[in-house]
Amino acid sequence: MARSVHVLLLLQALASLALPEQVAYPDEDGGWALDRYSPAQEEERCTVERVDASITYSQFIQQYAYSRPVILQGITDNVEFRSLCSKKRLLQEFGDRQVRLSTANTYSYEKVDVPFWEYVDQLLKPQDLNSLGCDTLYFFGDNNFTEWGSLFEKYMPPPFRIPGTSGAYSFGIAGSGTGVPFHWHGPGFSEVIYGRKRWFLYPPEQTPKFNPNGTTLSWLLETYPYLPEAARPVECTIRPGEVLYFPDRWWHATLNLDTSVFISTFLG
Ligand SMILES: O=C(O)CCC(=O)C(=O)O
Repeated sequence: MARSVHVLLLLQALASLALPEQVAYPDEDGGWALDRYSPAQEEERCTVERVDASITYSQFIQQYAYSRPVILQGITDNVEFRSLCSKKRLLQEFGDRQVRLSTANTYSYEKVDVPFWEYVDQLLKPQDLNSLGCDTLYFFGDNNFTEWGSLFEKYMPPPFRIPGTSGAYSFGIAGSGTGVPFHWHGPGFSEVIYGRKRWFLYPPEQTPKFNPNGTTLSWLLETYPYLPEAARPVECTIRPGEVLYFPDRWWHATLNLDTSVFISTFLG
């Protein structure tokens, strides 16, 4: 065989091993002014495994779906959805629509309806260190899929499902330092469109110590630093282009390190 044919075959073999290209998200804030909030930092050591888009469905099912969280990198391409989620575009399109806010605590959710522009203008702020979670209004879930349908139809969800489940979206926007304190439910995926979100997770058999009416931020500042090694959560911070998967009944709490736009796909 001619030498050039050998080279060609070698190049083809290498190309077939190459990883799928990761979607590059432009390093801009979509007008959300991703104000970093100094008391809320990234973890020193991410303890959630990160895998790239070459993961197969059967690897996902066998290695993670029923047993541990994982961060999937480059598994979705949400460049278009992201451009629709800029502050200007969302306000233009949905400014006068109502959004339903929930208090950011574990068990007793109060609900408040406000026009979306009012939420962005008046309520979308960094977490007040002195406020409780039950006094903090958080825009996440309770979405009106008819009014906001033109947006959600542009979201590309992660391609994996647990057998016997289908996906339901929850979309949100929240200020830096805000988040949801520990709770659990069925499995799901979480993706940030703008901003960074830090995740804290515990397996179902390891109930964390936390105040259900406190904020994740107060837990981070007051409880987390004193946890012995064995009581530390599994944790990591996700950024645009990454999707975190959490299995069924895993405890989790979130902390938005910046003003964040995010969407979860709950599997039920
Ligand atoms: O994204 C968040 O801040 C909340 C997500 C969450 O708690 C959930 O997906 O159950």
